[in-house]
Amino acid sequence: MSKTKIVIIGVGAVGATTAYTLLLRERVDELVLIDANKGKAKGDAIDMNHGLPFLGRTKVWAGEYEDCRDADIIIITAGAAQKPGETRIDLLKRNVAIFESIMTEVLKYNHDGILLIASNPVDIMSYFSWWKSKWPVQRIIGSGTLLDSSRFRYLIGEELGIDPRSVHAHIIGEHGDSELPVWSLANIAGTRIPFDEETKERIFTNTRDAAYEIISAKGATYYAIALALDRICTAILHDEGAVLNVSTLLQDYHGVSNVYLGVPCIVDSSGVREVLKLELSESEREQLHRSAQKLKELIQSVEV
Ligand code: 6V0
Repeated sequence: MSKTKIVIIGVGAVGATTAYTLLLRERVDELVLIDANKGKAKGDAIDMNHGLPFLGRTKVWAGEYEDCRDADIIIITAGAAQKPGETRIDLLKRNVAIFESIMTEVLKYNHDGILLIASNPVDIMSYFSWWKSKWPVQRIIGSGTLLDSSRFRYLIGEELGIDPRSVHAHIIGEHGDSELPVWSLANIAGTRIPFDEETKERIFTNTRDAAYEIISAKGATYYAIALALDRICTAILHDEGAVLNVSTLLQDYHGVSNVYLGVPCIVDSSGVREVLKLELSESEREQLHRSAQKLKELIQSVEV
């Protein structure tokens, strides 16, 4: 059997936690860490290797872009932090420049892997990566609203005292302020979720603003996103056909086209095998259009 390999580019809070999650779950044979800060990648690799006697078979090392050559999945979690006084658009432009250099290197060595993007704004970065790579769209996946949907399911489950794994509910659209909850289809074993409007509003607001709350409490969010990325990798590596709310290029999705957004997708070894069209209510459709419009304006602002 051929070896499985994942490369993580950007070994900060999210990248390192994702690496550790993949290691604990023994997802792959080989795990490569790449960061502009080579000392950080090297230190993390040594630290993780010292835990291998307690684990299994994964080989971990701090690598170079050549290591992308035979990678099954390349996860990009590199990013610049916002400088004081910097606008979101300026930050976006800096992140696009970082991605430009990363993608140039990756594309020299890998032609048939799957790119999994987590850096923010994730829908724009995924769109840029697809545009830059010219790879089939199914092989460039953004983490999208998988984390947001997980937060949403957790909060609904907490409110009802029900295991979040038994809650079926979706956040779609932008991973960010214009995302929307699909209350019209949210259910538990096919039964409607019995919330009044006030409870719905509170749960959605807490979902949407969760990252702000965590960042103001401890500076960054990384555990849940690491588990979400592990989930996507597992669906790919095990050819699962799992339905996950990842970001992909939409074409005539309720009239939305040419923009990456988070929606339920069937994920298997080919990447995004199929996009599932939810039966949205009229107001959900309008919100999705607003989310798409916002992202299109952002894409234009960086002249992609
Ligand atoms: P961090 O801890 O600052 O790590 C970023 C890492 O990227 C650092 O180690 C940098 O050295 C590295 N880096 C910067 N430029 C390059 C480059 N050119 N090549 C290689 N490495 C580089 O940030 P953190 O890990 O907290 O967040 C990373 C990104 O993930 C940010 O864009 C976050 O906004 C985003 N997140 C996305 C989430 C999602 O749901 N998609 C969730 C949480 C964070």
